Amino acid sequence: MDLDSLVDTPRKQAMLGISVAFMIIFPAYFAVMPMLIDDDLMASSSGGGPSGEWVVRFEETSITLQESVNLGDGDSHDTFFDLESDLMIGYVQVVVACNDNDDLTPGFSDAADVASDVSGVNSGNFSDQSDSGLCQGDAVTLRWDVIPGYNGTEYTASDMSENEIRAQWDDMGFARGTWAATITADVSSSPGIGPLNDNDEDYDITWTAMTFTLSLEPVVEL
Ligand SMILES: [Ca+2]
Ligand SMILES: [Ca+2]
Repeated sequence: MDLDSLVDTPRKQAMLGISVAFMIIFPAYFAVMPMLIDDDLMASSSGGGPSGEWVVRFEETSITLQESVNLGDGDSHDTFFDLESDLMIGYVQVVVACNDNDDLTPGFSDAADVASDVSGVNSGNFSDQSDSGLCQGDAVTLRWDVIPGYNGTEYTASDMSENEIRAQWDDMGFARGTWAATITADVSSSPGIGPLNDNDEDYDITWTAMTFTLSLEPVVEL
């Protein structure tokens, strides 16, 4: 193909002219463009210093362990939750649920006493918790925030850099190790009914560690 065949019609001449124009215009466009973009936006998109707004989202994945146990009055059960994750961990919780429905007469609801043991958690400074509750659904919930204020709700951050936001939602590698709790049954039965009376309770134990990856999207004002 020679030059003559490229420009042997008015249409081809016009196309060639447009092509040459773009070859000149595009480099000029990209040379000038950064100067037209707001300085703050450039700083934030590079992960650096002060910046504008970000939509912050938490893409959550829960790690759970469930077990059920039947206990008589005063019996105890130890439950263990071995936790490892490469993702950030927002919180760890254990829920003990029970539903006392085997009383012959109403008014004698069983209960759960739950006490944690965080001595097997290798990292972070967590305190033990304990609580009691009646067997009418979720009797006891013990929860530890690994990252203070974590709730997984999307929000818009203002005047923060990407690095600052990521630092805010960094779990520091905490909460790995073995979480444990002891469930003690408090079975209550109406007096004087005999051997058919309520003498046990089923307890459902659910451990949850909420892990997440952070999604940051700059808010670009057009
Ligand atoms: Ca009962
Ligand atoms: Ca019962």
